[in-house]
Amino acid sequence: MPASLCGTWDMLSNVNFEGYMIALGIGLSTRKVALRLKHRKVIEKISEVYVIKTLSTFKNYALSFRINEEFDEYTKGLDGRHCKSVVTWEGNRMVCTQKGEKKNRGWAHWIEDDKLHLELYCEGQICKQVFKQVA
Ligand code: ECB
Repeated sequence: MPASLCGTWDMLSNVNFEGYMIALGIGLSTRKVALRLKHRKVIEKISEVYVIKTLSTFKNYALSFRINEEFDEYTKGLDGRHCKSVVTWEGNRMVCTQKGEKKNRGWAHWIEDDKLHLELYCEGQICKQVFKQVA
């Protein structure tokens, strides 16, 4: 049984977010603002549906999905692309593949030392984020 990712988590570190945003084609002025943000993750599981909210003072993004069921993802307010996404468990890692225009795109969440870890990847760039639990 994977460790629960559910809860409210605040960003502690954000390595190579710049490289990830460049890979997604985000322009310089948006990147400058986005780089300064501290993200908050709110992860809930309601029956069989996971909801992951990424909150910041600049933009918010919400995703809901069922494990192992492909869905249409529209990265509204982010890079604004459409993906065929699917989230699976690989051991204790929650892994999402985002099939679309960008190659090798996806993310993985896991818990390590009571912290929530996230890797965001796109076309060879890897952004590594760590969050601490707040609630
Ligand atoms: C929503 C807070 C970040 C806002 C950044 C604003 C502009 C940058 C535009 C595009 C950058 C691409 C992605 C933003 C990075 C994080 C937001 C959500 C990343 C994500 O896919 O999280 C997953 C895993 O937790 C759930 O959607």
